[in-house]
Amino acid sequence: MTAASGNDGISTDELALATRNHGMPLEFLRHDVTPVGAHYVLTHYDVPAVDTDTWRLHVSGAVDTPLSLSLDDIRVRPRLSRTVTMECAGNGRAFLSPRPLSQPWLHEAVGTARWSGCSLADLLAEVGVGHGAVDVVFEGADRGIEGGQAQTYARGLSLDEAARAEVVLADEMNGLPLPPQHGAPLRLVVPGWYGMTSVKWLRSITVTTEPYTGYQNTRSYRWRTRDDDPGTPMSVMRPRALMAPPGIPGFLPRSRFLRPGPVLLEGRAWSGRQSITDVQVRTDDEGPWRRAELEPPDDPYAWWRWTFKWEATPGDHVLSCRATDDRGVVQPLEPEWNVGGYGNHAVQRVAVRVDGA
Ligand SMILES: Nc1nc2c(c(=O)[nH]1)N[C@H]1C(S)=C(S)[C@@H](COP(=O)(O)O)O[C@H]1N2
Ligand SMILES: [Mo]
Repeated sequence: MTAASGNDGISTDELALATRNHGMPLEFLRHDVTPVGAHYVLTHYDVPAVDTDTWRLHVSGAVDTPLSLSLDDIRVRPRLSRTVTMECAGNGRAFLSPRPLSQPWLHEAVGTARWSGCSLADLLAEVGVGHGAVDVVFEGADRGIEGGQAQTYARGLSLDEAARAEVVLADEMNGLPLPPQHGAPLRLVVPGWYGMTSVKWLRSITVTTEPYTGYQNTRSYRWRTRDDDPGTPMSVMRPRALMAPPGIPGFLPRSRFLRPGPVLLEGRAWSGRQSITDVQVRTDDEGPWRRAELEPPDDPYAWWRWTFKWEATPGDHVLSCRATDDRGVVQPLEPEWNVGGYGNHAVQRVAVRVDGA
């Protein structure tokens, strides 16, 4: 038996979320594009039953020509494909103390997929956005109760953000029809933003002339230091680098073992809409930070690959990596606590034992 540490007291309710909403095992950081089944999944309520044959997308509100579209209507439009790294705003939550009660992510709530469909900007141009429009509201088909409120999952996005050229209404993921858990038959993908913005099981798009005040915008996904603080909205992803843990793991605990000698450490780094300018690696907590090699992605919204040659010496080490973006924003060493447990991009630490494994 091993003693529990760090995250003692994970409740059955948190475990019920954690078993439904899986992360991407970190060895998949070796792939440019995450295989569909290994991409993380986060669903607040249940995956809804949607009949693709009768499904329609309703586009209405402050528009000149409201539309009701079938999936075939979406598919005949000019295609748009983007390779996008998406991360849940709650990634890293389980490292916070006290731990906010929600999906207890460690580092794995991330993935990179090739999303294909049609352009939201083109669709908005086609329906003709009316004078005084401010927000675009995206509603899914899934319902649940959250914060004491029965609701349909929905998010509002400013018109400026929604009309950006890279925003996809996606009916395909990695060249395959969108699977149910990722939002079939159609989802929104907003590159650069944390995942909550990319509404799955899309049913309606409504242009509004007043700022949207739904639960997921005004209560959830806000950076708040106290419960009664209105807070500020979470938006684009903060810079983060992650490492594919080297060597072999224990089954339990998950600490790592490897042999002495040359090891290629590798991983990925990303930051909202920014470029990554630097990834640094440290192989001991007291050691120096040293620069990794960086490879830019083909799509500016996908993660950057990094590699670092390490000469592993016998003993115990803690490996860390940290990213800096082109605004000079760097990952902190310690998390910053907040009520919802969002945006924890503190540097990853990977404990390894180098011996004859
Ligand atoms: N309709 C709907 N859309 C949703 C959600 C949801 O629960 N319902 N979860 C959001 C959150 S919090 C995230 S992080 C992403 C996850 O997308 P994925 O499951 O395809 O990885 O979907 C977003 N879109
Ligand atoms: Mo999320």
